Amino acid sequence: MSLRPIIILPDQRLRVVAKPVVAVDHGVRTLMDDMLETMYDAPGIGLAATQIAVDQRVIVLDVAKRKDEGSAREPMCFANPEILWASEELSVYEEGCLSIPEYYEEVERPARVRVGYFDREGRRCEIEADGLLATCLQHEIDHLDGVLFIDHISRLKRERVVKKFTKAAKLEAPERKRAPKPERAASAASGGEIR
Ligand code: K1U
Ligand code: ZN
Repeated sequence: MSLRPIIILPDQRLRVVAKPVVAVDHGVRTLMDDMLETMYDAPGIGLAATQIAVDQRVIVLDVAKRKDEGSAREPMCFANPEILWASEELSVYEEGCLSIPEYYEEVERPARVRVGYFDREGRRCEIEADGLLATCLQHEIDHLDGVLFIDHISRLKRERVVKKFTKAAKLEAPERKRAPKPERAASAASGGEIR
């Protein structure tokens, strides 16, 4: 298993609509295992493949309450999850996102959902969820459609957070944005190798 880097707003790969999994094979199971390790390490209670820049409809969750690190984990893996039914009743949760670190906001969503999916063994399953599990499932399925929880809040708040993260990204990676140094440009123009 290995940790995968989580991409951060405003990375445009967060806006990609992920492709369906064709078969839950060894590669997909390895992806699920890597995603669980990455989620626990973050730490978080959910992760979508989109957040590690993998274009596959896969999500993982663990919303089990843990009093301490010794308590049992309850990992859940979903391939091609889809919302089959959503309640008219709504509920509000304060959501966070590993791709928008340290930003939390209340979001209103259906209180209960029924989700169809394929499990780690490739079996077709259905789950009915409420509470945090329902919220988390909707948040992660949104990721697979290129939707972020900030798309469910006011435009003013969304623009403010996007601006903040865009500024931070520019400050963090000024090197990549700068024009190439003259000697490198000259070397490249003459067909020279760039190291
Ligand atoms: O998809 C993600 O970015 C993960 C996200 C899931 C989520 C959280 C809250 C509501 C809906 C969906 C997170 O896990 S954010 C981190 C978080 O909530 C958390 C972290 C450590 C312990 C408990 C919660
Ligand atoms: Zn998220």
